[in-house]
Amino acid sequence: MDEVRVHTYCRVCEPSCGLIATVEDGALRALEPDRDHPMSRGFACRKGLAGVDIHHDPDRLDHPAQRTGGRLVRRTWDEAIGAVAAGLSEVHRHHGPEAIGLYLGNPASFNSMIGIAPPELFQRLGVERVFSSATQDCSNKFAASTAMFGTSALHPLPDVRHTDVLLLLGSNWRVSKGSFISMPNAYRELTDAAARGARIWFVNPRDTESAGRRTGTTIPIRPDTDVYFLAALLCEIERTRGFPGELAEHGAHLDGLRAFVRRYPPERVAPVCGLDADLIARVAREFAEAPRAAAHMSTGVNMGRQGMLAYWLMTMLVFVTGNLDARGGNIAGREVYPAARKARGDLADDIVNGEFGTMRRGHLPGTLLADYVLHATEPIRALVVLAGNPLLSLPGEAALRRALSRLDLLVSIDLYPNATGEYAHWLLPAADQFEREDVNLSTLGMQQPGTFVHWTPRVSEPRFERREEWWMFARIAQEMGLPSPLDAPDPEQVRWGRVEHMLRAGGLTRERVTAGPRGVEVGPPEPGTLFERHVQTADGRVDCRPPSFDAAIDRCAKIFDELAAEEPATIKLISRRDARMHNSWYANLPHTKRGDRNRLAVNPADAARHGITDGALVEIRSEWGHTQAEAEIDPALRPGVVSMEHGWGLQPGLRLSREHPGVNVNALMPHGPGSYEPESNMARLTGIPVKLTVRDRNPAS
Ligand SMILES: Nc1nc2c(c(=O)[nH]1)N[C@H]1C(S)=C(S)[C@@H](COP(=O)(O)OP(=O)(O)OC[C@H]3O[C@@H](n4cnc5c(=O)[nH]c(N)nc54)[C@H](O)[C@@H]3O)O[C@H]1N2
Ligand SMILES: Nc1nc2c(c(=O)[nH]1)N[C@H]1C(S)=C(S)[C@@H](COP(=O)(O)OP(=O)(O)OC[C@H]3O[C@@H](n4cnc5c(=O)[nH]c(N)nc54)[C@H](O)[C@@H]3O)O[C@H]1N2
Ligand code: SF4
Ligand SMILES: [Mo]
Repeated sequence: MDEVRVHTYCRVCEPSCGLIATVEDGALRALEPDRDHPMSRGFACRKGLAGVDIHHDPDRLDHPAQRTGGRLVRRTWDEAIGAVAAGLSEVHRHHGPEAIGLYLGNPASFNSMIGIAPPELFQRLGVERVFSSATQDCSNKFAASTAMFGTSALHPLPDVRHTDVLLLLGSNWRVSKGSFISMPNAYRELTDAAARGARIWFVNPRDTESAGRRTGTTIPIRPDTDVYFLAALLCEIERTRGFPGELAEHGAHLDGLRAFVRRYPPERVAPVCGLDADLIARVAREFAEAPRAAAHMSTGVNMGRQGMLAYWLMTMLVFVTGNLDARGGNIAGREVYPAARKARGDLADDIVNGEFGTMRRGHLPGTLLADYVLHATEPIRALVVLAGNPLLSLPGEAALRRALSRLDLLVSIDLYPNATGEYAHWLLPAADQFEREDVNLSTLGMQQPGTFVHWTPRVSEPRFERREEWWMFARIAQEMGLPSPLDAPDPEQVRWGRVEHMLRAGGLTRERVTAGPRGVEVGPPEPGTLFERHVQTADGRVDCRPPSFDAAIDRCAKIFDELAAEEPATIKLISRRDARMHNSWYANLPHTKRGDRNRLAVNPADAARHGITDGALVEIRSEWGHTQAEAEIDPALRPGVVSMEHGWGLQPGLRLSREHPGVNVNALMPHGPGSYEPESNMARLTGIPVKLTVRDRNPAS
């Protein structure tokens, strides 16, 4: 028996942990954490290690298939590519590029070739209706950075290793492992920071697994009010210490920022945030007085109604306290290629009037996908879904079902016949991460403790007829009579040329990166480079009160009044992640899936008030939909807040999902016109008002 050990890295989420794969006679057998990896140093989570089970899952999509008469029929690659190309050509010929849409799911970000090949084909066809998971995740950050820094690609990292105070809003690192920061074993970084005396505050309606004696304290904020909390911190700092005059060297429109934050003093926002004004003032003082302080926010704040403004204010908090670009504060990640320069832009130029309302140019709001199919003057008729499961991950399940069944052509390119694939005419089996060569392009510049380029070989040949997406798109282009890298004398050279070009900008070559088993270290983030090298605004300064925020700032005042007038007993539904799931695509792994259903977590006081007992079946109603789930009593939640995970819901092609589908929380989420932040297209997926009614106190009996 021939056994080899291959060094690779995990492409499930941001940290990109080093893994060692054991390969027997060409087949992947086992994965273990790579103890000698310079960044992850032996850390890998159970999701990453379960990659081997996904590789061998008998329910994987292993052959191209066509859905006819409700059945999946196996086809050859030539038949599948030919039919998809013909379908796209026909829609394009009769209805133009508007009739074609593309949806890019989250795993596309961790697959260097997806970022290059499909967009190229769609650009050639003139397709602009591109949707992605970003508008359900983080697009508020792209909009805010464009307005503040003149580039969507600058997101200063919290320097966790050197900070004295860390403010973490809406993120549960112990479970999620972090987002917009690529830092293996983030929880360990928190315990280490606390052990050397750093003070950590978690701003979160739930006292999460990340908080506690070994790390820090939770500030139990009311959902969807972080923007006012942050404004109040700035207001308190401004009125007690002022913003130092020398900030003007690097910051424009500071007066505008002052004027804005003065409207939200701690005593005014305290009741809306559900916090004591004294606590807010104390956090402001600690942050401002600390020698070094850093902040980071993630999906819990992104998914509120004002994620763009919240990210702006969080950045301003760091800036006005002298912590932007300073060791122990928030610093620019070490770049390999000049990403910030390449992503230069001006938010004011991006705001357009679409058929369904104001929006930002770029990836369309995911919450409008169904509308573009069902109600647009020029509807989408053909949709390609690439590494995504929009039926479960997007708000509005019922409308999405109608939309997906209306399409003339739906193509799903995936590891699994997932829930979205139930509506697909064609399902194309993708190679998984171990079946493809790859480079960690998307996390470069977001890494802590340092930037590391890992170029992994393919660990094993693709099983069955699984193929890489790159090849599929190159073949589709050929069949459509378009230029294709497969027609070049050396397709591999064309394929990796762009990546090599990016690396060369950082003085690296493919030879150098692939010389050793584990890639190359580029270096730690560098304090003192942000203003000089990364900021892209016309005058080189950070815009502290961008004019493109005018409308958002008006909305901010209106939403404040609305929240202040809200019935105190209103229950708000928030997001939650579990360590064993990963969005919707770990739904078929018995030992990773948590329990057998998606529960509604309820605080004990709310449970008592509504007569909800542990395990009771509860109907949950929002303005946008309703569903039923079993209750679970969770004292970690602040009163007035319930939570549910996303990613559950029936996936008939997956055995375990058939047995234990769980309910799709997105049946309750806002969708359609008005459902997203107009400057960023970001969806609203947390802080949703809901009504609870007990349906059955003891459903098991
Ligand atoms: N209510 C609510 N909704 C949410 C969220 C929330 O917190 N609450 N979170 C949002 C967030 S942050 C995100 S990122 C989105 C995720 O939204 P999506 O990306 O649409 O959904 P996933 O469940 O991640 O589905 C990814 C699909 O890609 C497939 N896949 C995995 N690897 C590969 C690969 O290498 N190639 C191909 N072709 N396919 C692959 C998987 O099998 C799976 O079917 O969901 C969003 N939706
Ligand atoms: N195990 C696991 N890991 C994952 C994923 C997964 O599904 N499972 N998904 C991956 C993906 S795609 C992403 S984008 C990242 C996301 O990574 P994170 O952003 O860290 O995601 P969560 O762990 O859901 O943490 C969000 C936190 O926000 C809190 N929250 C909810 N509403 C509010 C609010 O209004 N205000 C504040 N301040 N907090 C709020 C919730 O209680 C929760 O603790 O995780 C990635 N890693
Ligand atoms: S933390 Fe993310 S990258 Fe690291 S092993 Fe887990 S899933 Fe993979
Ligand atoms: Mo995400």
